[in-house]
Amino acid sequence: MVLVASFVLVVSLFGFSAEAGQHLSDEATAPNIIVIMADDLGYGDVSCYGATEIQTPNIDKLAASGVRFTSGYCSSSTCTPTRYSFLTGNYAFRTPGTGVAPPNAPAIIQPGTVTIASLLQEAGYRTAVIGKWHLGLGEKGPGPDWNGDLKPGPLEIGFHSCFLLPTTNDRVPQVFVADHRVANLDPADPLWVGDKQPSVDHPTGLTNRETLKMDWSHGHNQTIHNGISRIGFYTGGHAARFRDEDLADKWVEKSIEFIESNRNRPFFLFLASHDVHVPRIPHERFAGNSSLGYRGDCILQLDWCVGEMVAALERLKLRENTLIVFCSDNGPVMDDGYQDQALERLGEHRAAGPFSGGKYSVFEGGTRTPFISSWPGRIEPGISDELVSTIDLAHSFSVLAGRELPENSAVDSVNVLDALLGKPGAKGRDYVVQQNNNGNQLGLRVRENGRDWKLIVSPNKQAYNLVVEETLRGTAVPEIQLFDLQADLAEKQNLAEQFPAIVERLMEQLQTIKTNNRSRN
Ligand code: NG6
Ligand code: CA
Repeated sequence: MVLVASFVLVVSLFGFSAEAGQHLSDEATAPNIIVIMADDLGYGDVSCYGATEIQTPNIDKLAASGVRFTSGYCSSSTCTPTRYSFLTGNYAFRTPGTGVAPPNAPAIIQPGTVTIASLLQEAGYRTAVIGKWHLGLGEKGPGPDWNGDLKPGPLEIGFHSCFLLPTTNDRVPQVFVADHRVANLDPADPLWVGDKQPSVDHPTGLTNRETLKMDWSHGHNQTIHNGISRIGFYTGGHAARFRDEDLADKWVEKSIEFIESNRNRPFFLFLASHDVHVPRIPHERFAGNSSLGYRGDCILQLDWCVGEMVAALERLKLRENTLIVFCSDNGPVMDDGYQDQALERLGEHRAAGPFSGGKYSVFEGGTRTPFISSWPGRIEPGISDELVSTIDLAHSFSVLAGRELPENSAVDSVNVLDALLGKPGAKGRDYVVQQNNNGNQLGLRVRENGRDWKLIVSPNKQAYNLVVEETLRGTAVPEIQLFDLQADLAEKQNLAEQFPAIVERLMEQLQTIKTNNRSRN
């Protein structure tokens, strides 16, 4: 009896490694995986990463239960390319058309592409994406068929189910997509989405500005829904439209539903929060609760979501069998198009922590973000300065599920599983590549012989959102910059002229990564 019990224990502790390279045969040993990806959340936005003006007890608790990475990255400083790379394991700069997607964008990731979801699906997981998609839906050419089948989409690249905001909530339309259909769509009131004003009397943020409950500051002055004007135009689909205030609640509800219905088999959930992207409209129960205005209130809402997910896992007795990774899709921004007082209410808060740059930037603040992995009983709690990136999760989870990556897929995804699991002495990456929205600006952070060099190549000699605490604007920068990150975390002192040989070597390394069309072994 004792022998049997200890055998079971050994199998359940080491089951996944013993099965490396094969299909998971004993599903009981496969951990569930949840990735909670925040939106526009900066390194300094949560209290476990140093925020003092706001408290995030649930995210802090998650960090205290696992590994809190101080060099955790997303691969791009905007949403669409980070999500593209997270799912495919390929750098977005290799594929044109992976920048921020407009309202009517067709599917960016083609059916048949190997993704983190398809890898886990093949390994026996039930897979779902719930939340912000922003990777396009529908065929190239016609684009999304809002009143018909919205495919291809997540279900064609490895997800069993989805419950989505199609783009991002400052873009139309404000409807949920459940699997292939707009949820609650009344066929008698078809949904039309376009980039031209449908009629002269169609209310917009320009024509009916006085009716807005949150005014715009730049762009975002087209169709009005829920008192907020957006990017793009739409009509119809009224029964399907949601209130901004209810997004977070809905996704928590749907996530818990998914977990409950898959409690007896391994599942992978990509929970893509909209917090703290604009328009920042928290539920009424969070409004006014922070000293930082709407942006801070949305951070509290995000923290609540994390707490709800953990509580649901605990209630279902799944917490010890679930790996949670918490991350962000890009760094912070203050005024991203709405007058929500993010700047005015900032006080001492430093959303990018000690770093320069934020969203849109390849300075550290654009991509170095909160990054936490937690799996109670399996991950020894601690803090790690190993380099890990959202692009690595495809490879790492694949190994965790006992699958080898097909040779020509996830070509930039490095296996950092041991670092994610906080194993003593485990190494992360040797370097990270950081890109801006369309990849015409690149950063390369290289860790070697105890040094941390950072190269930035900006062919257009412009950096955006360099100082997050100011109005979003372009700043002139030299084409080539080199920083010593250990001495100069804020990337203030350009050493390119002082160390030409290092610049040359890092330029070559970057060039090789580009021309080889792959960067992993
Ligand atoms: C920009 C939008 C910004 C935001 C961003 C995408 C304007 C003026 N700015 O073009 O508000 O929507 O795209 O953000 O329209 S992301 O986090 O989804 O990448
Ligand atoms: Ca984002």
